[in-house]
Amino acid sequence: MFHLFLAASAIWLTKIIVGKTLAVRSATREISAAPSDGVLWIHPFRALSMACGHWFPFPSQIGSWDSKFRPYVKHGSTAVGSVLFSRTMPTLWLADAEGIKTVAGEATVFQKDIETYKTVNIYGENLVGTEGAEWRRHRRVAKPAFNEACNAFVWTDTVRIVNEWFAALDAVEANQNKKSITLNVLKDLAQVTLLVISSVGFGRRASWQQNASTVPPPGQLMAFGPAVFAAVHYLFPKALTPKWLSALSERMYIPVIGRMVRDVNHAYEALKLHMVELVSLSRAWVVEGKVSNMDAALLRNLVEANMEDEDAAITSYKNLTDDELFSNTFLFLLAGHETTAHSLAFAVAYLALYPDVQQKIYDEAFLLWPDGVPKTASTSSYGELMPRLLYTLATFHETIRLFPPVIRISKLVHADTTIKAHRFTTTSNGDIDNVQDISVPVKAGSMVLVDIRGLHMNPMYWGPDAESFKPERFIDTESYKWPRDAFLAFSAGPRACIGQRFAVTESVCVLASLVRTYEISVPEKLRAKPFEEQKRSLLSWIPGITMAPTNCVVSLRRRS
Ligand code: HEM
Ligand SMILES: *[C@@H]1O[C@H](CO)[C@@H](O)[C@H](O)[C@H]1NC(C)=O
Ligand SMILES: CC(=O)N[C@H]1CO[C@H](CO)[C@@H](O)[C@@H]1O
Repeated sequence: MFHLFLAASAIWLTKIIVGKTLAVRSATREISAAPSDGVLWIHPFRALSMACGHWFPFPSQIGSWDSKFRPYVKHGSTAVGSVLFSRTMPTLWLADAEGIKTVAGEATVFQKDIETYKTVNIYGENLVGTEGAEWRRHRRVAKPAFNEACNAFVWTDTVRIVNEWFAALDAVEANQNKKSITLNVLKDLAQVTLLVISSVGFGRRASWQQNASTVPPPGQLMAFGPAVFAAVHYLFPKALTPKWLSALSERMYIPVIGRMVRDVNHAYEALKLHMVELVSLSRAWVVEGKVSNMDAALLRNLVEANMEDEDAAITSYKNLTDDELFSNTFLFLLAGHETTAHSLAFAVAYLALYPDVQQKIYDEAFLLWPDGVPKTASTSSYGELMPRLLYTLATFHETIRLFPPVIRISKLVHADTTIKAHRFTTTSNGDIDNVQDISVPVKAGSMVLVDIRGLHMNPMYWGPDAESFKPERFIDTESYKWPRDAFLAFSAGPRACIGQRFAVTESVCVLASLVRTYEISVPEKLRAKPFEEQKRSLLSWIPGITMAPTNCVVSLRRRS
């Protein structure tokens, strides 16, 4: 009897293994026009890939968070195939500007893999995690807020907030003695960027000092800043906690995880209360017909869409449910500060490591502000000053070329099509040679991974020194135009970042002001170390919702 059972199990197992092997083989054949890197054991666009991204897959393999352009060199192709094991799904990796342009541009054939974005759908559906007609409705509502008037506000608010930040830095005792202070800038930068999006997007004009209090204001569970940071911090636990567990832990004592689940829920409830407050203030403006006085255009658009009546919605297609209103509010608070803070922290680390680059930003900023950064800026400052901070802008672009917060985007293929890419050989000095066009047929049901960081390190567009930090490569000259299509930090096509100009304006303003006011350097304890080690330390990062810097510790010394 037992033998029979064993034999049956063996046959069953063999059938599964053989079946899977054949399926993987046939999936591999489906994209055989691109060289294959084999099986993908982990879905490259799910939470697990973020959790173990540092160790597995290995850096020379496709799917690693740190593979850069290596796998493409290994296979001599800007398109590399693989098969996702769990779904036996043919998966094409792309680090090719031409191919990616097609994928990003043809939004009906290549649709977002929205499953992943459920993580950020805590309160409901939103702009980042929807597709097709649903997505267009969300985008139509939010888009008009991201205009030049908004950028001008971003500039003036950033000036106000960095001034408050600098005052807090100067209040630190060491700085008063004209010594330098050493700190990890990430937390402060997250504070700056959160204050800017809260103010410009949502009309919440809190000061730096107001943050200093963690005491919840009347009617609230937590102070605003801590509530947002806690919600971001708990994003994965929140997404992974089943609703029943969440409900149960409120009712009874569950050892260890009960406490954690309650903390997570507390943060999200606290944030919801703040959002309710923002929304009801804004509703009152709309009801009283005073919207023209309200400069938080993003919140106003979201709230007006939520109040749109059914008849009007038939023609305007601009309506949002309550859940969608809160979900978008949360999304913008999150997307509007996290990526920018991470990018800025990497940029500050680079400035400490490359004093010559810092000097050029200083020179540029000194021309604008010979007497130091002004305490306030008028709404015309943005238009006047942004075009004069070209080197600062180039430095920011170069930072997010090397450390794009979003390193890859996955798209599901909805119709059979072909994608252009290139075969090549690599010379001993890292130059690309013998480039040949190829066309890779992909079938509906396959997945394409837009490998942003891979593209950013492709020597075909960026030269053999693609991995080095050189802001100059983002400055056009008479004989050189930087390769626009090979820069994808904000994605491209209809699903490109809605906040690109917002982020760039804010970042350029922060970097120029910071460098004009402080000299940034490598911290004392790293100064005697070799350059490579300083770099490894300051630029270390971990995979997360976005690529997250872990050790941006620098010294700041006030310039006289
Ligand atoms: C350096 C800063 C930033 C970077 C590198 C960045 C990057 C990106 C990327 C790559 C995407 C496409 C994501 C995907 O396809 O899944 C995206 C989308 C988006 N970003 Fe940003 N972003 C930044 C700042 C911002 C800011 C400041 C805001 C808001 C104020 C924002 C709001 C959004 C939204 C709402 C989307 C979804 C757009 C849509 O699907 O229609 N981002 N961003
Ligand atoms: C938006 O309005 C249209 C037209 O009235 C309606 O069909 C649709 O269900 C509404 N959607 C939401 C989310 O309210
Ligand atoms: C960036 C910053 O200063 N954040 C502060 C906000 O307030 C809390 C509570 O005092 C501080 O711990 C943070 O450092």
